[in-house]
Amino acid sequence: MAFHRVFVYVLGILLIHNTSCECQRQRRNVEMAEDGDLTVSTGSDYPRDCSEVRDYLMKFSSRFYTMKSGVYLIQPDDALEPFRVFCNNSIDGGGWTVIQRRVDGSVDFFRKWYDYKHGFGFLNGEFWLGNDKISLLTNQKIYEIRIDMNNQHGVPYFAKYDRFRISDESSKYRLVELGQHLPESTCADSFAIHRNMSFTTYDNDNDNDLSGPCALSQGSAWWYNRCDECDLNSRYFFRTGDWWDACIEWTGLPGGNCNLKFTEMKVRPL
Ligand SMILES: [Ca+2]
Ligand SMILES: [Ca+2]
Repeated sequence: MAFHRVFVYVLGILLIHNTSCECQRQRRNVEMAEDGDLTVSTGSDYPRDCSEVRDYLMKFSSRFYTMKSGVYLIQPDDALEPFRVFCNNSIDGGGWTVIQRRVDGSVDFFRKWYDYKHGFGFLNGEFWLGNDKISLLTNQKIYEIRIDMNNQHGVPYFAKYDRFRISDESSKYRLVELGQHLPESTCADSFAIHRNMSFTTYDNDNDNDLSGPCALSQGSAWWYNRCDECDLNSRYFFRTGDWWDACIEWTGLPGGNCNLKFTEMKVRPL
């Protein structure tokens, strides 16, 4: 039996809450496990996203931990309970809440609506955070999105958009806001045709392909149009001879589809 040695660092964080006529001090704790495997927060308040986690760490933590990526509890506005997220503090200023990651193909992403609604996988490995959580997260502030990708030779690319927001389940987690493709991006604007599209899984078809759910032909789930120019939830492989359109895709990257071995989607408030 394996035992994890978990070193917990408790940071007592004092927050000043302004009320209508007085300032009230409230205690907040952020506990960080050194191995990044388990992180909990206690207290009456939680950070609302990883940007707030970063801000608290920068204010109250030592320099070493200030930029540490890992798993934290957050509670967005309107979330009934706090939940765990992976915070990426190692790229582009940090403070990114990660909503999707692929690293090795160990997690099956060809799943039903229910799984995409609630999320699946492992926050330190491959996962989809869950559409309910992504919706709660992106509707509380104005968020940008950064999408990092490495090809099988380790060459990095990224795309960045200055807005990202999805609706709730009643309107099929529609991609209601996808902003400008920022010029600093190193890959094409292949997310554009998915703007305003609803989410589709193989058991819940909301796309523009009349022949069936794109999720079925793509082995995935995404904001399909008819069908895709990008799809980071598709099959994880890069064997030559596989069907070009049914594996992890970002149109325009050198080497074509099936050439990506790492993806990470993450959001941060502007
Ligand atoms: Ca369809
Ligand atoms: Ca595809």
